[in-house]
Parts: sequence; structure tokens; C-alpha cells
Amino acid sequence: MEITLVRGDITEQAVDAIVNAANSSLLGGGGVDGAIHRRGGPQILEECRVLRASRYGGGLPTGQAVATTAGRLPARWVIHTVGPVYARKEDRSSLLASCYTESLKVADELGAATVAFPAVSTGVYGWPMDDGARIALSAVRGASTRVAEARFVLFDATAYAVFDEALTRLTA
Ligand code: AR6
Repeated sequence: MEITLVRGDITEQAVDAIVNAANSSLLGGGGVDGAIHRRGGPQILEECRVLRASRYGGGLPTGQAVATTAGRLPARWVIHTVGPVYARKEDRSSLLASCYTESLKVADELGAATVAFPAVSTGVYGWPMDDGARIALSAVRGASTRVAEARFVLFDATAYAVFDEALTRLTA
């Protein structure tokens, strides 16, 4: 699998699936989640509501992932995952790694060959970017998947530089 890094907005990625850094309610929020629902339109939220009513009445657990279609976005699917909150003691790095490996499992089920990820948990949920990048890249690199490209979409120059350095270290 090829791991690529781009600086940009995940809602503009023409890939098979983009990953959303959601919360367990699946009913939207700020950051990446807000941008995806805003640009993707009401169809995504409608499907999230159905998922809540059918499978996730108690919310989508941290570290798990589930897909909807992508509404008006250029991608075909949105894979929603819930990252751990950095400050909470019960939340562990393995849960952040799980966001990536579970998203790749869902991508395999969908038959998605190209998947774009944001830096899950590194915004509102407070995870330090360098640690978040290391966990993300190791999880994706170690995953057994048929996904051909995992693209990390970093919102700003600092995040891009941190991921670039972490990727260099991982592949050195
Ligand atoms: N494209 C790519 N990356 C982005 C974009 C974008 N359009 N917008 C923000 N980022 P966050 P979290 C970066 O807060 O920490 C929501 O309210 C951002 O700079 O979106 O997992 C949810 O509903 C940061 O590096 O997600 C949850 O309640 C990274 O994406 C909560 O926030 C993740 O930031 C989840 O928090």
C-alpha cells in the first residue's frame, strides 16, 4: 500500500472514501465533521440518523468505524470514526490506532481502493500532532488491507511537516 501526504481540505478529495473524525453521536459537530456535513449536504446526516436508530442507539464506540454514502462530495463514501479524547485517562493510543485499522476494514468491505484520512483526534479532541501522526502512520502501515492508497490530508503547513517527518522516520 502506498501512503501519501497532501496539504489540503479532505472534503475536496476525489477518492473512493474519506474518513470523518466524528463523535459518537454521529450527528455532526465542528472541524472535519462540520466541513463534511456542510459540503456533503443533508444525505449524509440522514444516513447517520438511520445508523443511530438501527445499529448505534448508544452511539458509535470510540475506535470503531461505519460508512455512509458521501452526498455531494467528490468521494463515494464517508467512513465515520470516533477518535479518543486525549485528556481522558480511559482513552488509549490503541483506540486511536483502531480508528485507522477499523476504517481500513470498512474500506475493504466497500471495495474502496483509495482512502483519505484526516489527522483524527488532533483538533477538538486535543491529541498532540506528532504523537497522532506516529500512531496514524504506524497503524496504516501495519494494516492488512486491499486499500491501494492511504492519503493523509493535512489541513495546515505545520501538520503536513509533522506527518512528513514522522513518515520519514517510519520508513528510514
Ligand atoms: N480537512 C482536513 N483536515 C481538517 C479539516 C478539513 N476540512 N478541518 C479540520 N481539519 P477535528 P477531532 C483538521 O477537530 O480532534 C468535531 O466537532 C484539524 O486541523 O476535526 O477528532 C467532531 O464532531 C485537525 O488537525 O477532529 C467531534 O466532536 C484534524 O483535522 C470532534 O470534533 C482533526 O480535528 C472530533 O475531534
